[in-house]
Amino acid sequence: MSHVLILGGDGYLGWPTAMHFSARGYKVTVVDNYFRRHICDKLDVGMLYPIPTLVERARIWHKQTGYEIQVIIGDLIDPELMRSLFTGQNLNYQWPVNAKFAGSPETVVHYAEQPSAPYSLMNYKTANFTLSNNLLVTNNLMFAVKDLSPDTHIIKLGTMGEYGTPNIDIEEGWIDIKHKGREDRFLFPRQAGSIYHTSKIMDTDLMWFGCRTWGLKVTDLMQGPVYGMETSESIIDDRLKTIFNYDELFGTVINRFIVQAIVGHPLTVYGKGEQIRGYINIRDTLQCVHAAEKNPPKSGELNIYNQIMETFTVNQLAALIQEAAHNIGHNVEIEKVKNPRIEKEEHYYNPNYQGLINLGITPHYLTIDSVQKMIETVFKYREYIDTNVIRIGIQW
Ligand code: USQ
Repeated sequence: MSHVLILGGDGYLGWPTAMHFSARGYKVTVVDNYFRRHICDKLDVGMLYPIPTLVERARIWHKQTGYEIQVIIGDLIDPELMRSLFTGQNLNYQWPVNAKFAGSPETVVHYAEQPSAPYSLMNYKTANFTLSNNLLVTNNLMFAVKDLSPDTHIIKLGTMGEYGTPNIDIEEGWIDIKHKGREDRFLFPRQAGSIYHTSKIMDTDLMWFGCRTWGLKVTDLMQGPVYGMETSESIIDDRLKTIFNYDELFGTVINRFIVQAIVGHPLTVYGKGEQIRGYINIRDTLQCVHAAEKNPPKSGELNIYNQIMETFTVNQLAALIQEAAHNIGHNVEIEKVKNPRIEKEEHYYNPNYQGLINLGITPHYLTIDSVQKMIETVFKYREYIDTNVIRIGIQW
């Protein structure tokens, strides 16, 4: 089976992705610098429940399934570490003691980025960190693949937020433009709403440069906000659950609303609540990344997919979660709070997201029933919930 290298393997998506591929017989190596854990500790925006270290999780996974996920702790801003991952030399594995395979990954899944829009706009230092971390890691990856492993397929997590909310339909990555009697195909116009989202635009530009110039093979997955916690692998052992944030910095809106419903905090709808985004269940993220892995682009091609399964306004999300919570005995209020973000609160939004469906994804939709299940799952950890982190006052 082929070797999948996961950069950012300790994160909300990284660890579930590692288990997903490992459970299907792939050789899996994960790398992480624990940025998310450290910054949550430093800023005191704790996660919903304690999470074992990456090494502990890999050990539990091995004990429960017999599969090995190789673990390296390190910072991918260091180009030499990035390059070692492709040569297989000078690597320091935290687990297992004797690594069975090294280097030459057929696929690399790149999640190793600072993922929060609010964090990126806390101040000039967090903006600098976001830009330098995200762009340098992506650039290190691009050069390592070009120099050492040009056949490796790079799957990079992008974001729907790169497109912003334009007043025309959003295509899957590309647009054909006729201008003064001539035609060409370009990346779909991008206009992000945060420094984080802007760093993702720059990532895409770097990768497209690498494809055009050196024939790299890249898939860019333009993902919307993800929700959920459980995957087919996490339910094997409670300690294998992914990290779950509900704070203002790292929590995405649906996960936040679920936690708010449980503790009786009014659902924090920002502004008019008519902001529309495309949403995706964490189980579908895994299906999509796997489908991308099975359908690599040709040399020189940048494949772009819009990775969402349905669209909602924030008001629709709040109403759905309120109704689901009410059905199982939680009284939930909805509060329109002053929008801490600069974003359009009423706008046109019509993205095309057929590409991944055409590759065979079976979507999990957000329904009253699925929200109730999430509430029941999160309810088990209610004593850990810290209501102070629901609103901490970041704005831009
Ligand atoms: N929102 C509220 N109330 C809240 C939190 C958010 O109304 O308590 C609103 C926001 O104003 C926004 C929408 O919900 O209009 C989505 O916000 P979010 O925090 O769930 O998502 P966002 O900041 O855009 O970022 C998240 C992930 C990021 C990913 C992105 C996909 O943190 O890594 O790239 O979703 S997308 O939104 O499509 O750009």
